[in-house]
Amino acid sequence: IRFSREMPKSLEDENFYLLYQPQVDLKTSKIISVEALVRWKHPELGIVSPLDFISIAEETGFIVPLGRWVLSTACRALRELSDLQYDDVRIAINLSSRQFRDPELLNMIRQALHRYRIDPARLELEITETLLMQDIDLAISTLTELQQLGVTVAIDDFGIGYSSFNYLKTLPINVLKVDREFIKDIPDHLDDMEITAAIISMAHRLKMKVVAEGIETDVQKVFLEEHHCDVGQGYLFSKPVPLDELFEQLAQQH
Ligand code: G
Ligand code: G
Ligand code: MN
Ligand code: NA
Repeated sequence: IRFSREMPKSLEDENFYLLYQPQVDLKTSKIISVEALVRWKHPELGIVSPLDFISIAEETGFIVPLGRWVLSTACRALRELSDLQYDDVRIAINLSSRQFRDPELLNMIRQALHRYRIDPARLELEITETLLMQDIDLAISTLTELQQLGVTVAIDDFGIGYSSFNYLKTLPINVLKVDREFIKDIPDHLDDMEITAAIISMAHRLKMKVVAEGIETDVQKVFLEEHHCDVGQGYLFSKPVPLDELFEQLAQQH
């Protein structure tokens, strides 16, 4: 209740900011994209995690203006990356259920891309499978329009929600993000390794790229490389960082 009153004011006061977590091409070890993750600098409580405010923002509808701000901030960052000649780096943003159902979503994305002169393919939208399953017909029509617009669509937290293999053949999806749940116990849990290897192979057969989330150790990275996972994300490579720190990381790899 407190947060629901405070959040709109905080957006005006510019107390929300984005961190960017690098996603690394496992073949070249280069950063090819980043996931934008929102943070709230609360005037009294300090940094608040999205885990503690996204669901409230969903309920109150504040997620819509917040999501618009995330989108436009990410597109501005894409423009800055282009101006620094990092034209091949993409940004992924997370979409929640209410944003996905917002009839203005497509227009909002179109406008942000146009305003900052961004190649649509450089914007990736992360959507959870649970969200897709809520209304499969809406998912089909929205994802089809997004694909026509040229943006990239990723399924976030793949493997832990209520999902169905059926949607994978029906929906235009470009990327599967294997949930950290399957990665964190590699190499101790053989079942997780089998499932991860199977997800990667299935995704490739369906012409999708695979991102593994939450990679923390070299052993996990090597396992994923050996199973031809395309992209890695996790503390082994980098925690989520501010934009200027991302620029430093990019400068160092050239
Ligand atoms: O940043 P962190 O790893 O703490 O993120 C926690 C959760 O918050 C993740 O599930 C992530 O998807 C979600 N999240 C982070 N930023 C955003 C955002 O801008 N919009 C939405 N809808 N969810 C976000
Ligand atoms: O749910 P989603 O995948 O959008 O959110 C990513 C979350 O995972 C963020 O809260 C981010 O800070 C966190 N995260 C990213 N890399 C790692 C990691 O290597 N280990 C752990 N424990 N969490 C991570
Ligand atoms: Mn995500
Ligand atoms: Na995830």
